[in-house]
Amino acid sequence: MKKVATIAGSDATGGGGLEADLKTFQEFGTFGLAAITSIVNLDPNNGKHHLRLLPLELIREQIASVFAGPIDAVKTGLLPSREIIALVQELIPKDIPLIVDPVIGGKGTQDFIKNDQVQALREELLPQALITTPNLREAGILSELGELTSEKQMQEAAKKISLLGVKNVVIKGGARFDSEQTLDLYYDGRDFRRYPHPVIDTPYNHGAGCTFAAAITSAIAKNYPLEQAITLAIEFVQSAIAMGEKINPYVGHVWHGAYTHGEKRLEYSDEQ
Ligand code: PXL
Repeated sequence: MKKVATIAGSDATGGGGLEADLKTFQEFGTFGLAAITSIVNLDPNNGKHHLRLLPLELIREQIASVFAGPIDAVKTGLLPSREIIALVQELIPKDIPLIVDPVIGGKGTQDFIKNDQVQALREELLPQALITTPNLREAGILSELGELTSEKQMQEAAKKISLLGVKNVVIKGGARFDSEQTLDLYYDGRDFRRYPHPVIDTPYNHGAGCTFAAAITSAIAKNYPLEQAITLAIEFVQSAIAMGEKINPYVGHVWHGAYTHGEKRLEYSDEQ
């Protein structure tokens, strides 16, 4: 069985972060391992998110545990300090595929990471990555082009991010330009490939970004060609969004089990 690791923050509410990663790895029939960098909690009184960092030594020990045996692909998520980014850069093996999901901020939250941490991501981690999966906003920040409002600007951003040294860039378009159609754009350093798909109209999509990158990570571990890994990840996330659930008064999450268990949904229902 392929072994897939995540180095990420914990989303205590279970939609995004390493919870999304591990659930997704499992659905792909891969074995998931995890090192936690930080924990994002939700205050039940007001829905605000709070970020707490773990001590560097504890992160170091977890990463060492993860790589005590062979790993087929590794994904990074929330890395909320320069020191954590440097540590991850130092400790991950250089001969396995690295998927960097450049988590800068979540919906309805302030940014988890600040400007100098973005620079560390650009300068230290992205040059080592096989693929990075920014959303539209993250792509604007990483490329230093600011707000991206057209496909042409997405292309420019992908090129600028690629110049940082990362071999492949997938910009997740979200539903920003058009309410019915969304575009994910893949750039391999030479050519663009477009992945248009319909927008699923639901507010319950927390965790979609992490799930997308985790799906790509598992597919890469299983030796899917990248173009096919992206298609599969889009289909996986589309199913997860379509079966999203409201989890608390403030947020609804994608359901990571939808793609493989969706047709048997009744078994998972609380009702007879
Ligand atoms: O979806 C971005 C994200 C990544 N990582 C953690 C999160 C979130 C969003 O809330 O909590 C830990």
